[in-house]
Formats: sequence, structure tokens, C-alpha cells
Amino acid sequence: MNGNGQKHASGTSTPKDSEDSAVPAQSKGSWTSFLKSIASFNGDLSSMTAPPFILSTTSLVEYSSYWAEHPSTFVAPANENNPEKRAVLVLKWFLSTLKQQYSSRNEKLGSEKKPLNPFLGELFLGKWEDDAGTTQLVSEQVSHHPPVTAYSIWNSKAGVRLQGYNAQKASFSRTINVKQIGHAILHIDAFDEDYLITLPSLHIEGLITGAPYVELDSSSYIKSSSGYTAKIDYSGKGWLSGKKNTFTASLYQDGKEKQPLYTADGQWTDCFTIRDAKTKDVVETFDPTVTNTTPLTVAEIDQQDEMESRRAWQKVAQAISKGDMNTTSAEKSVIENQQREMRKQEKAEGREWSRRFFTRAPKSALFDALANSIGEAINSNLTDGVWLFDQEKAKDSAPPFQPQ
Ligand code: HC3
Repeated sequence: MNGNGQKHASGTSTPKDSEDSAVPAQSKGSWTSFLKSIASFNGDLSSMTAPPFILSTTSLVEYSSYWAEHPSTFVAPANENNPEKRAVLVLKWFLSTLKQQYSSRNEKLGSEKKPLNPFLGELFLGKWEDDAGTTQLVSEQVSHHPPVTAYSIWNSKAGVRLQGYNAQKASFSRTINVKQIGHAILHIDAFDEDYLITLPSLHIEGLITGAPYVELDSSSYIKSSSGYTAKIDYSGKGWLSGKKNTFTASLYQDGKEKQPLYTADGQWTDCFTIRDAKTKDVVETFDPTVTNTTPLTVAEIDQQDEMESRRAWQKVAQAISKGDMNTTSAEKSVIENQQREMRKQEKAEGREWSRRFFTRAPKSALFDALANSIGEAINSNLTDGVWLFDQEKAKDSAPPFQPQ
């Protein structure tokens, strides 16, 4: 549509001036051009140029922290002796992360903005301190082409560790569709148990009105080494029925999908319940308005390493906040040029950038063992390898980030 609510050749449309639009009056033209441009973009989200009002001051490397903003829910499975109930608690924790991962930015910023593209080696380090003890986070940009972020989150007191990595592959059909490549693995020390977590696909809603938000698609899985699988099915608001951000889930013994032990349903942005599939008794509930998030503690910017995200992007973030686009692009160029120089030097010296906390592997035996029955492929060709947290490298790092 054109600016008056008619269709663009691409199939995207913008609302009539009288319709609800979150696009500031002075940005209407650039938003329409942006909508036209994404119809032909190449799948690399980092190459997408968005209008200033939709730029975020946060780098994608920070998004790894969404996995553990409720540390007590994250560590709860470690205190459950029954393997079936442990699998329920892992499902509960995973479902509780969805709001944080895919919608918390809308609450803070009003809509889903375009994050800063992390540079190779960019770090985001922090910890949560609360009743669960200390839960630590290390997130590192391990590849720039393709963009890949790896992370490790651990609570040594509870003996719970999560590690994973992810990349995104986007396509355009009516809107931006994103397939996530990568996976996460949760390990519980006391039971020597692993849970393979697959990452849901998503698409962007609300583009036309200039207030983008994420809707999750299709299904994702949690497969445990103890013999349980959880399948989560996502749906959204359709033309005629359905609610935004809806899911149903079932937890079953491997191979017995038709005989679920537990079921869950609700909205991942709101409350949900997990029930015993036979008795229909509620076994777990989660209400994001009752279970508060714990704020992540990050070092003061002047105490941070120069590769740490908020320090490295400080000037860019300040310029975006002021709406000063000349300084934004000038400061972005400073970072890009530094990165270009570093890559040139590495090439000349016949070496590659050494990742601070992670090591590339050709494959993962653990992934292979767990992924088979849920039909998940590792696609390491799309992530420049498989990225594993390297305890040895971490031991040599600055004190708070040495895993015990
Ligand atoms: C698609 C996305 C970037 C990727 C984000 C990921 C998949 C990153 C890993 C996290 O664990 C989960 C996650 C959550 C949200 C995903 C973002 C939503 C929007 C953003 C696009 C690059 C921005 C599109 C631009 C615009 C203007 C439509 O908002």
C-alpha cells in the first residue's frame, strides 16, 4: 500500500493517517521506505537499515540474560528428586523465560526495536544475586559473519548450568520471519542430567502500525537425558479467533507423545498453568506479576573491559538516545573501522580472533544423543561451528567470571 493505506507492490502496507499508528509524524516517510525495503532484504538481519525512531541502544549480545531473570525458577529443578517432576520444573522455567526473551522490551520501550549488531568478541558479563545465591552470566559474540552469540549461565550453589548459542536467519513473506539456529543445553549436576532446548521460530507483528512485536511460531522442544520430552506449540491471534502469544505444551515419556503426563497452556506473556494430564490437577502455576525478576548486576561502565558491550557502545547509545543520527553513524563507523583493522591484522598474521570464553567444535556428541527423536538438526554450517563454553579459558579470565 502507499502512504494512504493502499498496497505496496511488495504486499506490505502502511495505515491511513487516520488509523492508529505509533510512527512519529516526522518519521512516516522513512517508515514507509523501510517497509518497502524489507520486502526485498537478503535474510541477514544485521544488514537491515531501520529508521532512527526504531533503533535500540541495546546490543543483541545482552539478550542472553533473558534466560535467567527469575533465578529461583532457573535453579528449582535441582531441588527435585523425582525425574518426572524435575522435567516439569524445567518446562516451567523455560515457559517463564519466553515473556522475558520475546516481549519484555515492549514493556520497557513500547515496541520491539532494532538491536545493535554485536561485533566479534563483544562481551556481556553480569550476575544476579538473590535467594537463589549467585547466578552468573557470560555472553560473547563468537562470530560476526554469520552473527552468532554464545552464552553460559551458571549457579554453582545449585549446580545448574545453561549453555547455548544462537543465530538468526530471516526471510520476508508478508512480514519478517525469523528462524533461530542453535540450541541451549541445561545441565543439573546432582543428577548428571541434560536437557536439550530448541529455539522457536518467530515473526514480527505490528509492522504496519509502527509498533512491532514478536509472535512465536510452530513448535519447540525440551528433550531430557532422563527420558522425557516437552513439546511446546505456539499460536497467535488469527483473523477470526485466538489470543496473542498463546501456547499449549505437553510433557511425555519419550516415544509416547499420544499419552501426555502433563499439559500446560496459557499466554507466554501472562499466566500459565501446568496440569497432571490424567487428573487435571494443577501442579504448577506461573504469574509474571507475582514472580518478580531479579535485576542483573553489571560492572560500572568505567570498570568494564573495553570489549564489554555497554562500554564499547556507550557513545553510539548516547547518540541514539539524543536522536543524533550523524554522531550515531560516526561512532558506529569508529567501531566498524577498528574491527576491520583487527581482521586485517589477524589475516596478515595467519591467525583468527581468540574467543574469550568459548571454543568452536565441529559437532556435539551430547546434542546428537538428545536431538535424534525430535528431528532437530545442528546446522553448524550456519553458525560457523558448534560453540562450547570453555572452562579452561574461563579460569584465566577476570575473577568474577571464573566458574567454580
Ligand atoms: C528478530 C530480532 C533479533 C533477534 C532476537 C532474538 C531471536 C535473539 C536471541 C534471543 O534469545 C531471543 C530473541 C528475541 C527477539 C529477536 C528480535 C526481535 C526483533 C529483532 C529484529 C532484528 C528487529 C527487526 C526490526 C524491527 C524494526 C521490525 O523491530
